Amino acid sequence: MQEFLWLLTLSLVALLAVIFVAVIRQAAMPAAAAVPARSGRYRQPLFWGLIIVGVAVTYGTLVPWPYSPDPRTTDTPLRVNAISEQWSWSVDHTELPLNKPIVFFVTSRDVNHGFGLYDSDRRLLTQVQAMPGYVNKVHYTFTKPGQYRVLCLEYCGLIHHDMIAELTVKP
Ligand SMILES: [Cu+2]
Repeated sequence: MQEFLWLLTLSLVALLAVIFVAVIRQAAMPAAAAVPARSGRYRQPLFWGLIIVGVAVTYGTLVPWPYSPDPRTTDTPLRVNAISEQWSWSVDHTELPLNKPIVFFVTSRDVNHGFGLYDSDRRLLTQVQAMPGYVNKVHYTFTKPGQYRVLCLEYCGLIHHDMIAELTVKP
């Protein structure tokens, strides 16, 4: 899926580059030649069409929102505290239940870190910033048993790469 999205992103960036080059070339022409009268009438429907598609895509890809409870569940989430410091995580529950909503309360004792939750295939599942003086929450429900890892997603110094917490999800 991530490879497909990467190729899709590359294709869309290439398409945007082609459009930019076309616009730059048109900018060099006299105004009357650059915008034929017949294409002017598509402008407004195209503009509103893109707005509608943009809102729909944004809504479809951001819901459920990981920073508030999943509206599809009424289950009380399990609270897990994750505290970061240079260069380790302390997580108060490292054995986590399957199919139960979990809310990670994430903070930092020193500098900014990034709480990144990864599965055993090193796929990023969810993430939130770990900041001193703030507690940020991120909601997640594990649907597969196995080993998971919390890695730091914000470069925080010399041993940043070693900030790893192991989590186990049991059926
Ligand atoms: Cu770090």
